[in-house]
Amino acid sequence: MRITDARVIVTCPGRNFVTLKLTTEDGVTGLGDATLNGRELAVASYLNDHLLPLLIGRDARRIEDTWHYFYKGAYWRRGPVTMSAIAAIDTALWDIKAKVAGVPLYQLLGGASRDAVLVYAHANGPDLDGAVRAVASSLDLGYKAIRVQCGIPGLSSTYGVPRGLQPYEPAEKGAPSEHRWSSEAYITFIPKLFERLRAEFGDELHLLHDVHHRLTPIEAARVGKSLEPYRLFWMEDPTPAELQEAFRLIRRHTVTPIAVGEVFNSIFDCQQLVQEQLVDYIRATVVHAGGITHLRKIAALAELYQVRTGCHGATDLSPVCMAASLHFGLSVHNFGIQEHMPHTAETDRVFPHEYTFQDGYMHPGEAPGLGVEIDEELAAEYPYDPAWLPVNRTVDGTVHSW
Ligand code: KDG
Ligand code: MG
Repeated sequence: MRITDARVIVTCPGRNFVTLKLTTEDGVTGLGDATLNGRELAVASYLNDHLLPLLIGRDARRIEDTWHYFYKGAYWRRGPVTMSAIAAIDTALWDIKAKVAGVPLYQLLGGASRDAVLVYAHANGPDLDGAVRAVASSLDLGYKAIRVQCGIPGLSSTYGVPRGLQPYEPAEKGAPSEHRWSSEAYITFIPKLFERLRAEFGDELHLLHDVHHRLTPIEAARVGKSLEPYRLFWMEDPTPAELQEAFRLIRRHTVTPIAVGEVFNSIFDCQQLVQEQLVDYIRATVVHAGGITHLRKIAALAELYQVRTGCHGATDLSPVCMAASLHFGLSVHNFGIQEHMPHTAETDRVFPHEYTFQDGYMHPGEAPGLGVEIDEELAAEYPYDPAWLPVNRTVDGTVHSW
C-alpha cells in the first residue's frame, strides 16, 4: 500500500495549524498534526523540503520502520521541529492503518482500558473572585477536574489569564508581547488562591495549576509545600526541566504531585524524571513527541515507575492531535488525565471530528481511524497569519522563562 500523495496544509481558523494529509494508492487518507506554536513554518518546511520527498512511494503499513527511517536517517536527532514533523507522518500512518482495518484507532492500540477519558478544563480569572466564577462555570459544564490560573496582584499580566473577555490564547499577532514577572509576588499569592477555592468548592473537585516553568527549584519546593493543604491533583512545570535532577530538590520538600513534559519531544527528555520517580505525570503529547509510536514508548517507560500520562491539550494542538490523544488515552493503561481546552467554532468546522465531551469525560468515537477530517476548501479560506508567543521579563527587565 504505497503512499502516493503527501500535502502540508497550513490554515488559520482563528489560530495557526499545520496539518499533514497523506493519501495511499488505494485512495485512503490519513491526517497528522504538525503544529508548533509560533514556529509553524519551520515544521512545514521540514516536512515539505526534507521528509515528504522520501515518503512518497513508501509502504504506508510500515509505521515503525518509517519512524526510525526519519529519526535515525536524519543523523540530527530530536528537537521540536524534527519530532513534530515525524509525529505528523506517524499519526497519519496510524490513521490510515486503522481506517484500512475498519476500526477506531484505539482498537489497534490494545483496545479501551477505560470507558472514557477524564479531562481537565481551564478556569482563568483576573483576580480571586474572577477565578471563583471561572471555576463555577467549568463545574456547570460538567468538568470534574479544573486547572486554575489567576492574575497576581501587582503584575499587569500573567500566564494563563486573558486580558479581555476572549478565551485565553497566548499566541498574538504582530511582535511578541512582553510580560513582567515577580516570583516573590506569585509565591506569596498562590496559596491564597487555592485556600479560597477549597473553601468555596470543597474537597471533591480535582484542582490543577500550571507554574509554567517560572520558579527555581527551591522556590518550586516552597510553592509545592505551601499548596499541600489544598491537595492539588498536580502542580505543572514548577521549574524548567532541561535540568532533570533539579526535581530531586523539589521532591525532597513536598508531596504535591508534579506534572512535567509538554515541551518534551523524546523519551530521553523524561528518562531521569521517570526513573527516579521525580514526577507523577508526564505531559508529552502526540504532536511534539514523535507521534503515537514514540508516545507509547514514553508511556511504557512511565508505567514501570507508576508515573501516569497527562497529555498536553492546549488550543495550539489541533483537533487532529486531540483525536489522537484521546485514542491514546483511552487505550494506555497508565493514563492519568487529558487537558481539554476547546477549540473555536471555526476551528471545529475546519476539522470535523467524532470525539465528544460528556460530564467531564471525552471519548474519541467509533469512526474508523482517528475520527477527524479536514475540510480543505474551508481551510483555504483562512490563510496563515503569523503569531508569536509572549516573552517574559522579571520586574527589573531581565528575560525570564515564559
Ligand atoms: O504553545 C504554548 C501553550 O501550549 C502552553 O503555554 C499551554 O502550558 C500550557 C498548557 O499547560 O496548556
Ligand atoms: Mg502547561
